[in-house]
Amino acid sequence: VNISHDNSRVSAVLPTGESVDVLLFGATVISWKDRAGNEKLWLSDAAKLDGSKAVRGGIPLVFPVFGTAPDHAATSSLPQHGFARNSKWEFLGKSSSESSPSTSPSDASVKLDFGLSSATLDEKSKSLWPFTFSAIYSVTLTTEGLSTGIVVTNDGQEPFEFQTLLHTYLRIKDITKIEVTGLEDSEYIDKVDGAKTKSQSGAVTITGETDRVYTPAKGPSSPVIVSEGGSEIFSVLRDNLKEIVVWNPWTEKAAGMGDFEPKDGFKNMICIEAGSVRGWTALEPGDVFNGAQTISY
Ligand code: TA6
Repeated sequence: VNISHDNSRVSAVLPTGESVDVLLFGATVISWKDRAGNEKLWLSDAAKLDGSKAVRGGIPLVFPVFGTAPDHAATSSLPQHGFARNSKWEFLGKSSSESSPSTSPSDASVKLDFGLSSATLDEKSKSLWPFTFSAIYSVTLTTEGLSTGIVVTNDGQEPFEFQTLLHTYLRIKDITKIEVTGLEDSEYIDKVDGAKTKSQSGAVTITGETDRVYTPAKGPSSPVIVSEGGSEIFSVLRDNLKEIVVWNPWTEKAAGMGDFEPKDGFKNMICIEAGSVRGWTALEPGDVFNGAQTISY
């Protein structure tokens, strides 16, 4: 496993060729390629990678609030989706499996760990959310796929509550040929229709702006499958993340985002976002939360 890192990003390549690139800014995965070099994530051509704003694409990390929560005093003054995706994370190191003699190259994997805590958080964010916490975000690349997960610890004397979500932009060829399955009969909040609560019947298809928070009816360990033209291209498994958000901005919202390029790029992406975003996860002093996703292809 080849690891390289400068002060802005960490890259890893497996012996079989798969690769991942992670910006220290936001601990944002900005590239994930299969062994043939096919990019699996969508990244806007106008995405800011200089830390001036959250990355438009890849896997932005949402914490400690999803969206904005005007009626939640502790997080109501935070920016949309919280501070994690706008913060400088530290590279804590890597561990790779190929070091053990028993693994063949096709079993290689590498785990990259990133850290953010109240000790490293910028003063402004700390003033807006004054809790003592530490977070470790792990990105694990294998020959089968990519896992990303966050461990949050309450290091303080006060309980706090949070939301977290992995805002994954999956790269696809044609949004009109996409079907998302595994969400059948699930309740969802439709954010493009007055946040009404609805129930999903059949596969999810995308025919316009789509912004839905699903609570999968099949339970927490059921995969969400993205198929294109009838064949499966991604499977998303959750670990301790209760919801799945399905988002596509479509024409108008894409036009309205200055960092969304090309403007018809919405045809080549679908956000399948594993998170715990309905209600709040409470951490008592000393408590630890662990939530993760595994995307395979
Ligand atoms: O995940 C869906 C969503 O909450 C949408 O409502 C939209 O706001 C999207 O996130 C992107 O948010 P951003 O702050 O990255 O522009």
